[in-house]
Amino acid sequence: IINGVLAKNGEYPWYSRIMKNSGSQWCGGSLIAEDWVLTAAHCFPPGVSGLNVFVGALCMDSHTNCDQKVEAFTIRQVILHPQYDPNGWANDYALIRLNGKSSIAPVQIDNMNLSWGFGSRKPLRVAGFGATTSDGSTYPTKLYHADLGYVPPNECKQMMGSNRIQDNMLCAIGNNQDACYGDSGGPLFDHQSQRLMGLVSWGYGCNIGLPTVFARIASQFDWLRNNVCPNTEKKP
Ligand code: 4AZ
Repeated sequence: IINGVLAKNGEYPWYSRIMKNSGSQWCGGSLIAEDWVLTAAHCFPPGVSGLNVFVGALCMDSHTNCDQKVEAFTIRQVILHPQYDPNGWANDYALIRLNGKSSIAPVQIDNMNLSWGFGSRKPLRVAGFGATTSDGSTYPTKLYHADLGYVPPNECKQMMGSNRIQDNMLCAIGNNQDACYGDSGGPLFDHQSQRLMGLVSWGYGCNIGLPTVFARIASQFDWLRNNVCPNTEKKP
């Protein structure tokens, strides 16, 4: 996160940090059920291994005045969205099944596009442990967030290229704040509705006056439900 603000205790209790065994930052994610974390599909290129998930990540080092619970998990299973396109990054969604159940309350997901009408500049927040400098040379030890404004699809197509912006993408831009390398998969959160709206997906560099593109959550409610709730799904 570039030019962000430190996240506070309890603000993102479900924020899930995905790290390499080596201790380096890999991606972000969000706990959406007791053993499921939602993240970006491009966080799982072929052959990747040695990843661990820290649900509730906030106080990862000598963080003062920090008492948020963190739970560490290995990965039991990864489900990539069946329409994920590893070239253009359409449908950049992945579900991680944790090797165990979290006791932390999951985030609620946006299931109706209710909070971001066309033309709105609704404030949205992106959180992560990604790079704090646009050259990607510096990584934080604490969770940061940035305030972004929603950019309608037509405007985003003009800025990013009409062939790159697909239906299941959502764009947001900051005023000198942005998501950056390592924030991928992390949450775009609407503090007003307290719902998860998007997953950090891609952009051209960081903080250069162009939007960050997110995988839009609302359109995937059925896919999420069908994979996360196979038992409830049997009921009418
Ligand atoms: C990344 O690699 C990444 N500012 C996230 C967002 C942007 C660029 C890269 C766009 O996680």
